[in-house]
Amino acid sequence: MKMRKMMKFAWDNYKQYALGKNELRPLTKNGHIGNMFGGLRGATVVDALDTLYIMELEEEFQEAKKWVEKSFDLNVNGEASLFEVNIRYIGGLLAAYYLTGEEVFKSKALELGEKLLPAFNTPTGIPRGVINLGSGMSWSWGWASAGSSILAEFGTLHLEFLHLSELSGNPVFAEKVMNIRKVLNRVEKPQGLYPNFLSPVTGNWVQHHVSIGGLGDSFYEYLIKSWLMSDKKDSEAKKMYDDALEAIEKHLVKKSAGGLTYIAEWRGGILDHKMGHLACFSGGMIALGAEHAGEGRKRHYMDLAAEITNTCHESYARSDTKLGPEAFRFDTGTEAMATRLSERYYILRPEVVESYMYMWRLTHDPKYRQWGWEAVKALEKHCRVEAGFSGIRDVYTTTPTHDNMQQSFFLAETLKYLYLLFCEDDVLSLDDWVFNTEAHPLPVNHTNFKAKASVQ
Ligand code: DMJ
Repeated sequence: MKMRKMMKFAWDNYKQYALGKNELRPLTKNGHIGNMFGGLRGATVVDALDTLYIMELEEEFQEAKKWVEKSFDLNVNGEASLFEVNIRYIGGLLAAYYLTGEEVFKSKALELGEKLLPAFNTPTGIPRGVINLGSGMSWSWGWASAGSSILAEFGTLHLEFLHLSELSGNPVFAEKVMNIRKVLNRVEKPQGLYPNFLSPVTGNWVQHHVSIGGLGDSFYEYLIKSWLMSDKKDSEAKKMYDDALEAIEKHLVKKSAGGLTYIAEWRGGILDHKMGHLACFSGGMIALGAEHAGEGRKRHYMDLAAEITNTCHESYARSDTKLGPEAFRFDTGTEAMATRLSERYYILRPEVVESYMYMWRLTHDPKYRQWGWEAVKALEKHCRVEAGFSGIRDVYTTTPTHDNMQQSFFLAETLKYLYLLFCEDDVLSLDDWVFNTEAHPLPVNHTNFKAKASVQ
């Protein structure tokens, strides 16, 4: 299959030029370390493990596993994003463990999980965004207003932390995330909405900016997925999801003059008619939740999911490269296109094809496979370079310049979702697996989580 070849190409080039660094720089043919992982290395290795395994790239999976066994050093001392380490490293290791049953992945996940715990030592138990993995010191991002923590960061730990408790027998991980939920349940929500910035000291909102895209996104995703991963027993998460989605629909969902449905951002009651590429995961999420919506609501939410996915597809279709911009707007006569130079780039993000995959699995409408194939062709044409895949700086020109980055999420998510879009439904069935926000599959707790759950 085409996506398998793309994965092999992306992996082989990473291995040749950047193994042990975090990501490949495909134009300069070297590695990138970045500043999100606190001295941890091999982000692409850990992010790629399960995709290699699922695609049956056996030799490449063994290369990746060997690196984890021999070279993945957790005794590092640097500033890491709690969120990024959790979704990429913990999520990647857990998925690799559940798929293969190999102990090394489990022990690394648990060891790394322990290192994240000091971030929760705050007056409310809401973790801070940055942690030094050596000293355990933690603090808030300099750019986050008034020392606040970010909703999409502290709200995107639940799935992985429940598995860490399950596998270690140590309840501390589950306690930490259940406490986050308690704080969120207690705090008053303006119009039922969850703002993006919360103080870890007072437990109050710091700013009233609401977004289903960046800064908010995966918090909502983890509510519905917590319920699904609990085998539909965690009714508190389901209720929080249902209530949040109702408020989002009431206040943020709009239809453009040209008939495109989109989700705007909300700044203290004022709407910004902009949708980020990141927000495009919501088509898939709403479809996933629609399956279990109350009486008469299933159709409604499936329609909403299809409309949003269509809008995101339009953001691709209206560009010259057939890849979508980082953000697109619905104002001053514009529909589903970027209006600012700074928003025209595409960095190999997965969210649009992620929604195609869910929509395909839940409707079997062939247009989602067609749209996925359009994306494959565009990636091959505009993002493939001699030594890997690269993001592009402007989706509105057919001779785009490349950004020289092969993001690890391209291997973890974009290629995996595209591959699954063309697989049978029983490959990582949505009945048995939930995907974390980095597309790492975690098993549904039908009885108890078992390692080496079958991929079928
Ligand atoms: C990924 O790391 C995850 O999907 C995250 O939820 C959002 N950003 C990137 C991909 O765009």
